[in-house]
Amino acid sequence: MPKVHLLDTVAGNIRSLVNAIEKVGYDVDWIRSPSDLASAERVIFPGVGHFGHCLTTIRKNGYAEPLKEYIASGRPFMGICVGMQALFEGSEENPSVEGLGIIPGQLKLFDSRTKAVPHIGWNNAATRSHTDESLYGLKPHNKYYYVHSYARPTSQPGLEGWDIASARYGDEEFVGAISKGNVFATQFHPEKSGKAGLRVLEAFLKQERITPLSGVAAKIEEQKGLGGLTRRVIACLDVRTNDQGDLVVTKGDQYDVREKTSGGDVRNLGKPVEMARKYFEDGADEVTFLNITSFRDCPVKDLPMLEILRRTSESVFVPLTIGGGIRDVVDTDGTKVSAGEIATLYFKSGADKVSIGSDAVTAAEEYYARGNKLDGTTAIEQISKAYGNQAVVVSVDPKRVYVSSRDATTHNTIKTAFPGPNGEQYCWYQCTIRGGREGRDMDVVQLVKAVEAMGAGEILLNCIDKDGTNSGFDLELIQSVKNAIAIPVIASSGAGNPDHFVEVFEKTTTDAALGAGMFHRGEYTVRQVKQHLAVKGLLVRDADS
Ligand code: 1PR
Repeated sequence: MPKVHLLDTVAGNIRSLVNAIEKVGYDVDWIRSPSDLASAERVIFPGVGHFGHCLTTIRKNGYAEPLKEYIASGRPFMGICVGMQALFEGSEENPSVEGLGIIPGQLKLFDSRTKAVPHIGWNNAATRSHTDESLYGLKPHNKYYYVHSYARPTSQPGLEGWDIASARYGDEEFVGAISKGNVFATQFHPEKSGKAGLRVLEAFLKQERITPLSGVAAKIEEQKGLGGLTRRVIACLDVRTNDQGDLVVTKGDQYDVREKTSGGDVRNLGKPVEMARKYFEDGADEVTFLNITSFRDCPVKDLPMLEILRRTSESVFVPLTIGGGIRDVVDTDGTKVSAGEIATLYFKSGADKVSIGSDAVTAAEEYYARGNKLDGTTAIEQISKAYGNQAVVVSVDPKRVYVSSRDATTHNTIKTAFPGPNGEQYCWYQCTIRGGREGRDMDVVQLVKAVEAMGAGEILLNCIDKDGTNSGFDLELIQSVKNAIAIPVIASSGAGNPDHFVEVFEKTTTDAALGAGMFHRGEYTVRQVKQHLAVKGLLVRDADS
C-alpha cells in the first residue's frame, strides 16, 4: 500500500486518523525525527490542544524549518485542526508564539456572548470559487466535524490566491478548509467526519485536488449554501460487566440497571462495539461510552474499555467519548496513576473526549472551599491544558430537590411548572457522585460554573429523575444550565421518542441531545430521530451523502 507520513507532536487521538487513512487504502509511517521529512512523499500534520503548545513543541524538536522546506518542495502536505492553525501567522490563544506563517492571518477566539464556545459539532466547509467543482472531495452540503475555539475569520484580508471552504458559526464566518498548490488544511477533523470526511482524506492522498461536481448536484448544493452548525444527536452506551463477567451495554431506570424480574440480573442490551457501529451507520453524530463498572482488580493498562475503544475506532468515524473512572488511582502493583495518564491511554486508544463525573464534583467543592480559586492540579485542569478544553466533558448526575420557597435553601432554585409531592413550587438540582448513590451539598449551577472555570469544554447533563423514564428531557434543568455557562451542553436522560428531541431543541438552547434506552431497545433508530428533526425544519447532518 502507498505510504503517508504522520507528524505526531502533541499526541491526542491519533489512532482514529491512522484507522481512517488505512480505511482509504494507505499505510502510515511516523516521522520520528526532522530528517525523516526529507524522504517523505505525503505528510499529514494533525494537532490537538493549544496553538502555543503545538508550535513550541515543533520548534523545540527542530521541526519548524524542515517542515517549511518540505512544503516549499511542492510535495503534498495536509494540516488538520491545530495542524492547520499552526500554518497561520499567529493566534489570539498565545499571542507571544509565532505561527509558521505559511498562510496569512491570525486566529481569533469565537465570540461567546452570542453562542457556545468551543464550536463543537457538524458544520460546512463550502467553497465559493468552485460551485461546479469539488476541492479535495469537499461538497458544500456535506457536514464535517469541528471542535475548536479559535478560527481564522474569512473577513480578514490576505487570502488572495488561496482556495477557501468556509463555515458559518452564528454571526461569524471562518476558514473551514484552505488550499493552495500542494498545501491543504482543514479546521475540521476528516477522520471524525463520517463518509464525507473519509472522501476528503482519500482525495488528498490521491491528490485529486479538483474534481467535477455534477451540474445538478452543484446547483442544489449552491442553494443550500452555508447552513451552519447542525443539531447533534448522540447515542450513549452505559457499559458494565454483568454477573457472568461479560462486558455488556446496559441501561438503568433512574440509574438502577438490574432487571425487576428474572433474579435481578444486570440488563444486557447488547455488545458495545457492535452497537456503536450500528449507531454510526445509522447517523449518530457522536457515540459516548460510560463505563459504569470500576474494574478495581484490573491493571490500568488492561482496562477493558481501552480495547473497546480500539475496536470501535476501527470502523466508527465520528467522535467517541469515554467516561467513568477518570480519576487518580493506585494500580494493582501499587503505582500511582493520575487521571491525566488514564485519559492519555484513552486518547491513544481512539477516544476524542473524556468525561469526568464524581471527580468533578469533588474538584468543584475544593474550588469553592479555596474561595473560587484554581489550583492547577485537578484532572479537568491538567487534561484540558494538555489536550484542549474540547477534550474534557463533565458528566453531571443531578437529582431534583423540591422546596417550598426560594428562601428555603441557599442553592440556585428554579420555579417549576411541575410542583413537588406537597405542592412545592420550587426546586434545585443536587449533584451526586458514585453513580447517583451519594448526594452532595452542591447544586448543578454551582458545579457547571466551577468546572467551566477549570477548563471543561462541554457538559453532559443527565438527570436521575428522568433517566430511563421515556417521558422527555428535563427542559427546566437544561435551560437553567445553559443560562449559567458559555460552554456547550448535551441534554441527556428521558428521551423516549423523536418528538422529545424536537422539543428539547425547540424549547431550550441545548447544543446536543443524547438518547440511550429508546435506541438500545430498538423502539426508534437514530436515523428516525434525525429524519424527524429534519421534517420539523431543524438542521441535521445527512450521514449518507
Ligand atoms: O463518576 O467519573 O466514574 O463517572 C461515572 C459515569 O457513569 C458518569 O457519567 C455517570 O453518569 C455514569 N453512571 C454511573 N452509574 C450509572 C448508572 O446508570 N447506574 N449511568 C451511570 C448514567 C446516564 C446516562 C443515560 C441517560 C440517557 N447513565 O448517560 O445514558 O440518562 O438515558 P435514557 O435516554 O434511556 O433516559 P465517574
